Amino acid sequence: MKKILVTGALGQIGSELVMKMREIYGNDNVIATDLRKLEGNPVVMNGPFELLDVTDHKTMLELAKKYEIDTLVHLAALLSATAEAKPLLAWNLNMGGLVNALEVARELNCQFFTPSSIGAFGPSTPKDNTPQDTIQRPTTMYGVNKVAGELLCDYYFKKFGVDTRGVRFPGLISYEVLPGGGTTDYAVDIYYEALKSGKYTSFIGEGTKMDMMYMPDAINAIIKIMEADGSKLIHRNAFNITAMSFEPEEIAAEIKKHIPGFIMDYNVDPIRQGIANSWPNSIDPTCAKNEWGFKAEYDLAKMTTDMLEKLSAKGIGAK
Ligand code: NAD
Ligand code: AKB
Repeated sequence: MKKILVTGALGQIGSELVMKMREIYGNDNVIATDLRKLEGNPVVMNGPFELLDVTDHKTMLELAKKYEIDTLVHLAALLSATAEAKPLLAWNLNMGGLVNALEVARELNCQFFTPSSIGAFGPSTPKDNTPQDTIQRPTTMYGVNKVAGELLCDYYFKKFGVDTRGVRFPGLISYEVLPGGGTTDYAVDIYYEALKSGKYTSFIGEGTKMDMMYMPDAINAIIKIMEADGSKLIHRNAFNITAMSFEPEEIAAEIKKHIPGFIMDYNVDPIRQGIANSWPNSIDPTCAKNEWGFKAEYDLAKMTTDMLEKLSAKGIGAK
């Protein structure tokens, strides 16, 4: 990875990935792009930034040529809850954007990364310790997009030799940028509300286990899989990775250790609960560990300490 173009770079993942990649590869070598421009944002300020709608193949190709990129990291997509509310838009953006990005990678011989998700699994998938290779019959538009995306990336590798790589991310928890319309967002919101008001009403119900990961581990995973020796990869699109699996009462109990008066109640959102119910309780990341050395540093306790410290330092909850 010498010259990297990132789509959807102002989102929850992109905002942190671009900054980390610029630290490693040099500011001028990481070209951030997004549909919108946030003036004053560090991603826009400290390196190249271009407006790019990923459904516009022509502009994507022009930018890729202009900057002579050799790597494309494709992040722009609608997440699960938004995709369920706007299924046709999700299909057009999630699939149209992906095929445009893969075409650019094919035309310019770029290495390629795009994330899949635990959303690529469905109700008929084994729920516990979900294997790498298993039944994938998701019942959400997001899941349909993710499975089709995994297959399309493998197709571009086999048919055209594009070096495509991907991971199935669990819910990502972070303090820089709020998540953009997912089912696992409750596990971010809860920290903000714990600091602001000492209470949280969860839209995900008691006993609903889902895989999660702290953003620093997610960013490291992207860099590590992209730097991995391709000849050692048996799987490509996409690897199960996870750091922890918990239900709402477990994250609440962990927060209570820091904020003893913290209370949580429930007002379950049937749409997001339905999505969560169709996803695994916990997935098995063994193939990622064996094939490219995936390792997560943060468990629930370590992440909670860091989240509360970092959000407090940003003034969240300050009176
Ligand atoms: P996000 O919603 O936070 O950010 C998406 C970004 O894409 C936004 O900045 C938005 O402005 C931009 N965008 C929207 N439409 C666009 C378009 N037409 N052209 C260009 N940019 C456009 O998303 P994220 O959480 O950073 O997720 C990035 C990728 O990772 C997605 O593929 C998502 O499915 C996947 N993923 C995320 C998580 C998570 O928990 N965040 C988990 C699993 C997989
Ligand atoms: C979502 O909830 O949509 C995302 C994901 C797990 O893909 N966080």
